Amino acid sequence: MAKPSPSVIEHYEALKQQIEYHSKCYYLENSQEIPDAEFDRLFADLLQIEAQYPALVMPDSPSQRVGAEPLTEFESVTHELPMLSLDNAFGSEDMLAFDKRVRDRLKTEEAIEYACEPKFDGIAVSILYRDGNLQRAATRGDGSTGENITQNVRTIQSVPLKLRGDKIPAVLEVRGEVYMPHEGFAKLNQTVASRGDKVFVNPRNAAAGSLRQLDSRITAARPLECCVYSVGYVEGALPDTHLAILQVLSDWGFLVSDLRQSVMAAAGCEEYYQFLAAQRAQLPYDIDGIVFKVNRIDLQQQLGAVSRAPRWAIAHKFPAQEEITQLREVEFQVGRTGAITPVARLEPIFVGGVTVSNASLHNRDEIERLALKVGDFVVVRRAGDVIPQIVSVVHSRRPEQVFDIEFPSQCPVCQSDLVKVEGETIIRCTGGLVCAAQRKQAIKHFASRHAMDIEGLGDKLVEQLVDLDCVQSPADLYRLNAEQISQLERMGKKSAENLIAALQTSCATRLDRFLYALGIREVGQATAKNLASYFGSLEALQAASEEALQSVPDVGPVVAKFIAEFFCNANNLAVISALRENGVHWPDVAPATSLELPLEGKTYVITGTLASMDRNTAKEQLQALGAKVAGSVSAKTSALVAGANAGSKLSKAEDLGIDILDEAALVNLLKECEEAS
Ligand code: 5U1
Repeated sequence: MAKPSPSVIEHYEALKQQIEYHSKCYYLENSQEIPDAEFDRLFADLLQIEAQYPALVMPDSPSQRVGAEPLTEFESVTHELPMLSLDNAFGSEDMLAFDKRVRDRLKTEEAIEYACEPKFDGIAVSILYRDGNLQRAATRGDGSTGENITQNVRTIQSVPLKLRGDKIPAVLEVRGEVYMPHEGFAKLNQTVASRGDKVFVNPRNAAAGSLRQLDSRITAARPLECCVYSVGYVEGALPDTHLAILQVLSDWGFLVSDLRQSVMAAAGCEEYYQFLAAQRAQLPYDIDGIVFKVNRIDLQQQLGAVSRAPRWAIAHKFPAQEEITQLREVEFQVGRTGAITPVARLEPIFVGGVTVSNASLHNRDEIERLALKVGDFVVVRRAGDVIPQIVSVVHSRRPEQVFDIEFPSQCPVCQSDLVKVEGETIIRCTGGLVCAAQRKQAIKHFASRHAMDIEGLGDKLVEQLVDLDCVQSPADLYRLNAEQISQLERMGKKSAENLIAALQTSCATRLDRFLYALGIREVGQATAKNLASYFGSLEALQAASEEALQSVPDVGPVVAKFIAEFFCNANNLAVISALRENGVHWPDVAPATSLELPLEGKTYVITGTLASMDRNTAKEQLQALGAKVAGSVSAKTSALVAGANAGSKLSKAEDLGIDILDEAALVNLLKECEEAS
């Protein structure tokens, strides 16, 4: 066996130290500094060196011990059976190798049946029941010893305090994951931010922080869930497959994943992986992979475990949604309404399946919250199709030379003054259409499909028209001629003529489209429609007081103020006049004296995964039609919208005899209401 060189030993010792440090942060201090993917890489490097030089492995290696020692605030609990962790697979090849290892050890050529479940991104817990009564709950800690968090776990609604049903073992220790669903996480962060406190970086941190409260009344107010996935110590009989065990756990009152499934062989695992990977972004909670377990318990026992993890299970991790990269510089962009947004320019990094080189920093408060400096190493997160975010700074990696981020005092595009409106976090440019950046965005919005729908007027063309000073406001679009347009890049005579024709066509519009096209703050399509129906004409709308505006469904004091301010601005009035002079017109309609929205008085609850839209879009569309959208099912619920894999809300709605709409029925309802209004 080769002897490790001094440089290998040095690298190995450094890896050990880093892993120790980050395990302590993760398991004991709930202050994860690096993404899981980075930690997994460090661990994989360590295992690789140990495989090559077994003589290096000492009892203090992180591979011989999982996690770190418990803190002292909570009482220590020794687990009756160690809480193992899972080996990771990072691709189909690793999965094929796992399946082969399983069959080789079992000396069989036959296809193995695997149980598959999502791997929740939360905090592992052990919960002990005696004679069906919850007796003790503990964190995983280092796998052998955890912390007693019984009072906190008792506050989680999905953890039964008493088990119900048949054949409950005299002693039963279940294991599962405590996590915070997205909806609850967003609400919690809103509350925390409104108190001026530091928001939680992600749902996992929020769950960890909530579980580790010494005052369980705080935990009780946190939206935690607990999904169980296995049994530890047991005195009594259990079924002989993993999935049958999960079924009895469900029967006894535990929350178990309704995405669990049986598959055959590595091919079945791959299919399930693809199925869940496609749903991941729409799930109402974070998962970071899939756990595959040999389903038969007798085979699990034959396979046994190595020091750290069982041989009968593996976690196939999803591509990392978080990675580390360096912040090169910060630029300031100006939006349609003048909002100044700092944008991070990053060293390109592959994360969440794409290469990311920019991330929004939102506003000055966000930069302060992150304590970010140019040159810092940062954790970048890209989940689903969500815009990449900087989650945190890796302070332990801060280079010697970093630079403060200077927020501009003047608009970086037009040099107009910037203002911060009281009560808002956003800083705005006061330039309006004088600012080329705002002009570009305003014209793009004006021309867009749901606004004036000017075919052929794409973003690149708008940018050229503004940069060459051909248009000062949307009204100037209607003064363009074919010759001017044909001079622009990638525009021939024919396409110029087509654009002129499209501009002509767009002149005949509807009042609601015109209102939406004006880009009044907070006036989206639905509000524009309601304003147009209520007032019937632009003149009536312009003459309306803030109070009168609030008679329109969907318009509260804030939106009413934005509308009134818009029509008080002389520049805006001049643009409207110029548009009308240049031929933009619409038919006035009879004003609706009272505007009853089709779903007024109805309350909907949305659950499960929708394929044609995300849940937020469904919520907004229902709300625009006058409905309320609630978070939980009650006797007051008019109907439950149930997408794929709907869980407990569906059962509750069925129990209460509440109408259930599947996705097709929802789409139909939205269409019918749209046509009727
Ligand atoms: N779904 C699931 N997550 N998870 C995590 N199953 C599962 N099993 C685990 C862990 C640590 O460990 C088994 C060895 C019981």
